[in-house]
Amino acid sequence: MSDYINNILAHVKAKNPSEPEFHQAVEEVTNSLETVLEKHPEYRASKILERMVEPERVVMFRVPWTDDQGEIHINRGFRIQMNSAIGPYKGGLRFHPSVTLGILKFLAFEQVFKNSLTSLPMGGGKGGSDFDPKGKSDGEVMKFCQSFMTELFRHIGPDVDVPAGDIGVGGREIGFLFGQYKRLTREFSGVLTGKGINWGGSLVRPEATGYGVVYFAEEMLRTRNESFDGRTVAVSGFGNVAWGAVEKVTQLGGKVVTLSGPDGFVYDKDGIKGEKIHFMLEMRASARDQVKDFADKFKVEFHAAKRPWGVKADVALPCATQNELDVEDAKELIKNGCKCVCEGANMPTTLDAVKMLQDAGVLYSPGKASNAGGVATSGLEMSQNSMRLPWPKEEVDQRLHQIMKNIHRTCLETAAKYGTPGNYLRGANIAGFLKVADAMIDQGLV
Ligand code: NDP
Ligand code: 2IT
Repeated sequence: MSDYINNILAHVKAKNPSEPEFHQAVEEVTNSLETVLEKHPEYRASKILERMVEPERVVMFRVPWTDDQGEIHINRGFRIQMNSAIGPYKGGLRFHPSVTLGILKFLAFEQVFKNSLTSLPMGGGKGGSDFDPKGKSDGEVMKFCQSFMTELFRHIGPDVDVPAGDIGVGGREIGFLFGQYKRLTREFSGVLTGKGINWGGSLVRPEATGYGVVYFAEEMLRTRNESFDGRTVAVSGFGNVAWGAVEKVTQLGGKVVTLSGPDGFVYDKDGIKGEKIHFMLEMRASARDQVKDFADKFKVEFHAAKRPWGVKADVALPCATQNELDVEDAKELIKNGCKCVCEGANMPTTLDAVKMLQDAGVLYSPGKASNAGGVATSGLEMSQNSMRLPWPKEEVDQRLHQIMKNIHRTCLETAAKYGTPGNYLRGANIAGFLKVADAMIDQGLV
């Protein structure tokens, strides 16, 4: 069987050269599936895995726009429609200079399993552009978003493909994108999620990913009779996910002592709370893209060009980006007695580091399980849009909380059923896979 899996991986690498993140995501999932494929020969006979690693469709397009000085720029836009077996394609848009086809394929692949775990009817997709929002004016961002949507609109729709935010795409960008979609189609619909609250958005969507991460981590800690109360927490990133996570940890009595950015990390021994949490939003909106601003404002330590994982913390929540926690970082965390690493970002921990954490008995959860609260709440936004009826905050938050508890339970039950109790990664991959695989079989050769 491992020959079969190795062959698939070799094939993916040969067919998709220079897409290392996509290879990594496929390797991580396929490594979990050996027992399932042995127990269920029908998946192999139907070539389910071979189909899953090939996107149903990839759209790649030119995005021309002019800056405030009138100079013309050309960026590249993408939408990966990975798998629609259990619902319309669903997943975020990322605007960051590091965006490539391979990065978006890794994210779209992860999204398929994540969306399956939410228990809501959503397929997997991802898109974005190599556009760099750093230092751009509102007007420039608007012109870029309008040009991006002028091509994307023909490939999406409320029952076809529903994009949302990711790195570099927040409420402002979703607004510009939605406005242009509406103009082009003359349709006011739930084609995007993360919308403003006055025009079809859902309460709690901005906080949902970070809240969900912390709800999930709370369940993990509970398995060891622990909680956030009085615990020290290291967070990376300072964007949307980090913000929601810091707020929820603080509400639960934990103390967040770090944030990070591309320039380094800040260490705040008193804990990030109150006004400091609000300042995270200002930092993000400033388009300066540096966390040093936080250290300057609140007179706390700033460590240039370093990651926060050397700090003593009971819980680590990586919330910035892929591959931001490697073996050296894992060693530091273990040495300092970290009990739980719960991923907010997508694939922030390298494969070797995951193994090291698991071997050391650290509770570890992959992003596709623990950060699923964002897309789950996007799913709740879609439900509200379909009903044309907004839910109160408490209702959305309660549903989000319940979904995160259910995903946690599903991961543990599935891991135990397939012989690796306590292994959240295995549990998430297997449970996410089974639902999509069965739907693909039901729908014939598609
Ligand atoms: P934001 O744009 O709000 O924040 C992203 C943060 O990560 C910023 O601090 C950013 O700084 C940093 N970052 C991004 N790329 C890099 C890089 N290459 N090197 C160092 N730092 C980097 O994005 P989100 O908070 O929305 O997303 C954070 C993570 O969470 C991503 O992995 C995303 O895929 C994931 N996620 C997001 C969800 C959502 O609903 N928004 C849902 C589930 C997962 P900078 O931009 O300057 O590099
Ligand atoms: O990675 C993710 O799950 C997201 N960026 C959120 C996707 C969504 O459709 O809400």
